[in-house]
Amino acid sequence: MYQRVRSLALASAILSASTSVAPTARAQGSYTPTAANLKARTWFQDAKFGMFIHWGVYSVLGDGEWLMETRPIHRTDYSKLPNFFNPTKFDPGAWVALAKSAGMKYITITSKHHDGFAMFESKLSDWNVVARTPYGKDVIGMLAAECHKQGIKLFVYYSQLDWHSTDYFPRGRTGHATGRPETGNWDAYLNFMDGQLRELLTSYGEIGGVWFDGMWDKPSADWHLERTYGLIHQLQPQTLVGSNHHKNPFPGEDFQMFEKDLPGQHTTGFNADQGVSALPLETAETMNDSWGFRITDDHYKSTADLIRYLVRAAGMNANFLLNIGPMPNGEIQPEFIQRLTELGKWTKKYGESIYGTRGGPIAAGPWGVTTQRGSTVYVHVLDWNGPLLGLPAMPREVRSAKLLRDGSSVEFSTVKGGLVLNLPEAQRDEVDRVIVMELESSK
Ligand code: FHN
Repeated sequence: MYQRVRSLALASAILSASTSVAPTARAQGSYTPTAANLKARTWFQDAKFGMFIHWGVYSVLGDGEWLMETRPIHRTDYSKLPNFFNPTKFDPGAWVALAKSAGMKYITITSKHHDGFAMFESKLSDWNVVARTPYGKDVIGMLAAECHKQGIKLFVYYSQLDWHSTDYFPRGRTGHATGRPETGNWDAYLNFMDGQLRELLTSYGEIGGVWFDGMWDKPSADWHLERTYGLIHQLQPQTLVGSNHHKNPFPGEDFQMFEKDLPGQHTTGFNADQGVSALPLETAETMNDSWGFRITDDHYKSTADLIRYLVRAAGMNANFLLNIGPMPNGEIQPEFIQRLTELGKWTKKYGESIYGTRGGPIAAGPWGVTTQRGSTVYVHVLDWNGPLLGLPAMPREVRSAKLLRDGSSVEFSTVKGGLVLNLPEAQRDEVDRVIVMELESSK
């Protein structure tokens, strides 16, 4: 029941935003991405697979990242929580190595979630991991150093919504029960937010991207996006800006994200107000049902489900950002490690059909998807029982078809309007029968 209440609170706060008027948030109307930014966008689209990390002092209570709102917890009570955050087993090197071993090419970690608690040493507020916890170390700084050392990009999630700041006023749809006075200073809050973003973009080396969240709390507010996005691009032009506002991208944003849905699909209600733009795309999903650590959440997706999600995302020209919610002691729970290890076995064997590809020439279907690199098309047969699979015509003549797993030839015949594949038998536990088709060169 509690899980349901929480989910309803979360969903209602967001969904009600999606029925509001378009935000007045002005963005960078005249934004022209630099060459470095465009190069970063291409890198991002090639990367395909990232690790999302939701980690904060809320993990101490083991009940997700929304409990300040859903319990609710008064901000003075909540301020006791950092005293119990002492992740002595936090091993950033192991976390980065785990992400890499799964085939993930970037990590997006919560630098500040809705509770306003900074997981980095901010000079603008002592409401941060260095000043207020017995651990006393700059978690973002530690992870950034390991990412740079191990050659994986670091993106920072930053919540514009803040349940702790007394300047975050007028309130939006949430944060009414955390004991703040009915006063505040919106401009001061936005300046504070820009100040912390400046800290993040000047203290930790190259930042691959900023993953904003929480605009849905005040969809009609003036978020001064043009100023904030301009600051980010002025400090690090290659940093990719994205925002989980569940609307079509604003100027100044460099990629579009979808939450718990593939681009263009609307199974969760989160993305009802957004189409699919021409920007690089990313979809984010949890491994169980929770973003932040929830001790009772054992509703894990299977590794096969997660592989299918990665493949379907790639087939729809999108990246897959797969989430973990580490425990308060700094460990990652074994169920997540197991799935990431198994995902790594799959990406090592079939990664060429994902990395560096773009969505394929054949529309996705219940049977599967296609991905493409140059004149090579990968047909991902995800859910098909019969021996014969009929597909619409490829854009050019098919010269050959081989099974990726062992290089064996796959029979196919060209028929009016398409082609028919004579599928090899699926192996036990084979999630994705990948058929590599070489097309006539387009030159
Ligand atoms: O409210 C947040 C939630 O806690 C989590 O961070 C997700 C991740 O996509 N974003 C918001 C819900 O849309």
